[in-house]
Amino acid sequence: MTRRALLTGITGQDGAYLAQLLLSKGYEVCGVIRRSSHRGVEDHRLRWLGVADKVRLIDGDLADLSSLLRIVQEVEPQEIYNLAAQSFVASSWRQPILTANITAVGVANMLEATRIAAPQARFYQASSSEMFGLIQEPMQSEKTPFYPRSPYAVAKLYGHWITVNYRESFGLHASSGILFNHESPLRGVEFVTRKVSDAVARIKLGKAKELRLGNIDAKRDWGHARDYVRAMWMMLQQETPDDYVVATGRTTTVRDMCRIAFAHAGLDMEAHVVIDPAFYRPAEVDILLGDASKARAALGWEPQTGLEEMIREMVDADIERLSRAPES
Ligand code: NDP
Ligand code: GDR
Repeated sequence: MTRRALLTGITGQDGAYLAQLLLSKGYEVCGVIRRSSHRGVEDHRLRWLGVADKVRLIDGDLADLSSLLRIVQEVEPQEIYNLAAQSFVASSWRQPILTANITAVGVANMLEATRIAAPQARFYQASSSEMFGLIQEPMQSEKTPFYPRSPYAVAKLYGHWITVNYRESFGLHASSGILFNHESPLRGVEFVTRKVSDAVARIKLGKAKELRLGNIDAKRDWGHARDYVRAMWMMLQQETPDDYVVATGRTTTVRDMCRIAFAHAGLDMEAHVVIDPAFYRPAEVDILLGDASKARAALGWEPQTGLEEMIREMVDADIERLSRAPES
């Protein structure tokens, strides 16, 4: 029997890679898509991966429980991946209520739709290393206490605990992946790795001179989105639902990540990077470093792409894109 998966956030970075992975495993893939006045561009990531015409997209919104109920009833999925969110930390200070409505309450909406319309389905919640925030332990594992430092992280914490609560209250097969930063050529251009790879490509092609950044001393544990969506799928193949940290176990400053990108294009970072206080955050997460030993032992998960290789892939993809479509 063909397995059916329902993804929220299918038009985002992880949604696109997860759709590709599930299709390669023979799944029927359905995705929730928001109504937009400029139809035709929102599935660009699915098109980039060559899977746009292989998935079924259904109109809905995480803020609208009635649409989610209708979709879950119609699709009858065996697996549900809740990836949709207002996912940009910096925006969450400017839009805290929207962030709470989507990134927090949206999870409860999705869990309710699942509990009512597909209680046997396995459920994945996209939790985040941002929940650790103000760091309490040098390496963060499933046992590390949380201390969120942004409206985004506070909302994610609600999403995380409501998922645990639905598992414990209603017996849902609901798992939460506490994923550390993961990137790719499909990363939104507002996030720092892609902002850097895009700027490096523009500078290389003579279309820009400088790159304005905020706190380049911040440290992140960066992996590749392709590896991380595999961990999501692995979690839902377990008999028992659980929570897992997914990370590489290596932390790097924004400065050093940047240096890798400029060096790959044969450019001198110091000549182009300008520090701009506009990109500093009201409260910062200074360092993240994940301990994924549980995922390694229980799921057999291992990251396959290192930071250098990933950043090089992102810079090459941006150079290629900008050379092909000069105005984009
Ligand atoms: P993206 O920002 O690339 O994608 C977010 C997705 O959510 C998009 O498809 C977007 O749709 C959708 N969305 C936003 N608001 C709504 C809404 N109201 N109703 C329905 N859909 C909506 O995020 P990523 O792919 O990077 O991340 C996936 C998930 O994992 C997110 O929940 C994120 O917070 C979380 N996460 C990400 C990490 C990372 O490093 N990438 C690490 C840890 C957690 P549209 O295209 O219409 O905007
Ligand atoms: P993050 O990712 O906030 O960790 O959240 P982001 O790439 O935005 O920031 C990483 C670090 O870089 C510093 N930084 C800058 N960031 C951006 N975006 N732009 C800049 O110009 C800049 N200069 C310095 C930031 O201050 C920060 O310390 C991501 C998202 O995908 C979340 O959804 C996810 O939950 C977490 O990763 C894990």
